[in-house]
Parts: sequence; C-alpha cells; structure tokens
Amino acid sequence: FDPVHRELAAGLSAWAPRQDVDESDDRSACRQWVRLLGDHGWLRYCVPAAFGGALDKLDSRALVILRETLAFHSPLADFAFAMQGLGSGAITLAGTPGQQGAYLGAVARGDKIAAFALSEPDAGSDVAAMSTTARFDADGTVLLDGTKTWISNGGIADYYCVFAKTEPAAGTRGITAFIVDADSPGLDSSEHIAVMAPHPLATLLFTGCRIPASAQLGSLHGGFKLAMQTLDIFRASVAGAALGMARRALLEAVQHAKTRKMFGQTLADFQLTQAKLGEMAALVDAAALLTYRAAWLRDCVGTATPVQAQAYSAQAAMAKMTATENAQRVIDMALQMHGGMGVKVGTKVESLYRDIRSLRIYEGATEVQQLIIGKSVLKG
Ligand code: COS
Repeated sequence: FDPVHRELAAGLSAWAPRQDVDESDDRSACRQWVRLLGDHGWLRYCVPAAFGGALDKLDSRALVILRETLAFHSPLADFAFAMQGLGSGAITLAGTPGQQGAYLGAVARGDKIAAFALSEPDAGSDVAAMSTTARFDADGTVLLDGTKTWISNGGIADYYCVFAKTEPAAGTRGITAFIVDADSPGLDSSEHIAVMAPHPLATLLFTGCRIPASAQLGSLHGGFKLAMQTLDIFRASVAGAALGMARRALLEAVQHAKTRKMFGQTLADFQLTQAKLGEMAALVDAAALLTYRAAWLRDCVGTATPVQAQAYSAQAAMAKMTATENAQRVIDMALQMHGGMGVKVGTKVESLYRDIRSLRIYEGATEVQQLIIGKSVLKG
C-alpha cells in the first residue's frame, strides 16, 4: 500500500462509525448511504479523476481498503459503495465520452444510483445462457425484451448497465451492453426480492423496453468480455469486503473472550479458545495477503497483455474465493464462541453471519472462481 491508501483507511475508519443510518429498511438505508458517501467524497474512488473521481484510474488497492473498512462497520454501507463502482465500471471501461460525462460524475457525487444487470432466472453462473434480447429497430432505437433477476439496487437505481443478446446464436460472442435509465418505457423494477441480510434486490422485466441506439455501451457483441472485465475489477474488492467482516468478527470474538467469565476464569484463559483465535487470525491473514496481492497486481503490474490479464483474473478469483470462504468460517467460529448470545438477533456476530453468506455467491460463486483458477492453471 502507498501512503495515500493508509490515509484513506484511517480517514474512513474515523468517519464510518460516526454515521447514524437506520438500517431497518434496506432500500431507504442504501439511498442514505449513497448520499452520505457521495457528500463526503468517498464515492469519488469509484470513478477516474477525469470524471470527478479522486484518482487517475480505478485503483484496486483503494477499492479494497475502502470496502474492507466500510464492511467492518456496516456491510450495507459497503454494499452501497460497491454498487456505485460495479454499476459504473463498464461505463468507465467502455463508455463514449458522452456516456462517461453523463453518468460517472453523477455516480461519484451520489446523485445517480448505479446497477449492473447481468443475471437471469436461467443464467446465473452460465452468463452465455442469457435470453434477454436487444433488437435494433428500423427507426434506430433498440428494443429490450426479457427478465433480469437478483439485481442489486433494483428498484432504487437511476440506471442499469444491462447485458442482452444481440446475436442469440453466437453465445458469449453475441452479447451487447446497454445503459438503460430506470424510467425507460417498458422497464418494470417493482418486483423486490427479500433476502436474509439487508440488500436491496429486484427482478427487472423488460417488455418492449425502448432505448436510444446511443445507449449501446461498448462494441456490438462485445458485452460478455466487458461484463467479465468489469467483474474482474471488483472481484478483489468483494474479497476486501469479506476481509472487513472477518476482521470485525475476530475483534468481537477477542473482546468477548477477554470479558466472558466461566469456571472461575475468562474464556480467553482456555487453551481451546486460544487455539480457535489463532486459527481465526491465520484465516484472516491468509485472506488479506491474497486480497492485497490481487489488488497490487492490477495496480502495479497491470492487465495490458493477455498473460497479465489471465494472471490477474486468476489471482482476483483466488482472493474472492479464499476471503469469502475464510470469512464465513471466521464468523461462524466467532458466533460459536459467543454461545447463545451469538444467535440472538441484534448481536454483531449474528448479523455478520447473515451478511457474509451472499458474498460466497454474488459476483461469481466460489465454484465459478474455482473454474477460473482451474482454467488458468491448465493454460499454464
Ligand atoms: N476478461 C476478458 N475476457 C474474458 C474474461 C475476462 N475476465 N473471461 C473470459 N473472457 C473471454 C474469453 O477469453 C473468451 O474469449 P473468445 O471468445 O475470444 O475465446 C470468451 O470471453 C468466453 O470465455 P469462456 O469460454 O471462459 O466463457 P464461459 O461461457 O465458459 O464462462 C465463466 C466462463 C463461468 C467464468 C463466466 O461465465 C463467469 O464468470 N460466470 C459468472 C458470472 C458472474 O459473476 N455472475 C454474477 C453476476 S454479477 S452479481
């Protein structure tokens, strides 16, 4: 990390716990977090400096450190931050100057809420199986038809980066991205999906949804690679978020072990507790090293050549897989150490136990990360 990253972590660690957001309703809480994060300049790390961002380019180490710090304090704040990045990443990578000017500054200020619409009821991990279509009409407009689901920020987003088939028979080579404003005619985002931890999610129905041809994002049929490149950037930051939650669970466990009295001593005096804490600390550190390595690799070595891009994809996948799986184990061990208090609604380890679960699934499930790493190992 550079000094700028350390300053960022220190500044955000001081700021985040002072924010008072009622998280009982995830949709309004998420809006509030976007407003706060935008007003205080934190969202500027989601876009490059040329469009109102804080740094010249999307900086993976900054994204990792910001997500780790936010997730330590509030997984929902982390989610609000992350979606501004994921929902604008494809515009940063492939948008025209007009698209970048229209969306990126607003995202960085928190004036527009962003979303990324890739998954479908029958196409989650298997992206190429998507069936949403985009058809270029004679009048130069584009018609979208189909269903996207599990869309984070669905229903509260101001726009969606939507991936649709423009050449249905061509598999991964027949997908194109589009920017779809939330008020586009023929788009219905009213079907909310409730999940086990606070997280605004919805299904999007496109029924003859008409958008201008200028909404095409990136090259025709270049959508699959654009989606993969966008996910690549943010996968290391999902690892950062998992790391923040694991660090919080470890802290909660240590504090509990030092104060909880049983059999005439504290929980921390038992060797069994010391062994568990040792294992948890090692799991956290292993995740941290892989996460920071992936972020450093992207920032300092880059992804300009195919070899570099493949190496980074594999390392981001290792980081995402390891950090989310390790965090789940650490949080479970912390909860176990709390005994009955661990499952009481309202305790931090109880909410972390629910918060962490989806990270092993979204932005590429653990099994997808294994595939990406395995393919890279075979390529050599
Ligand atoms: N960057 C750039 N290009 C990439 C890439 C990446 N990270 N990953 C794959 N590609 C390219 C490949 O090089 C290949 O290019 P060619 O057509 O020129 O040969 C093309 O894309 C197809 O790649 P591949 O054959 O690996 O595609 P698959 O259909 O086998 O898909 C997985 C591979 C499963 C890895 C992919 O579909 C995936 O990541 N799925 C998970 C999606 C996800 O994260 N969903 C969550 C949604 S957001 S919450």
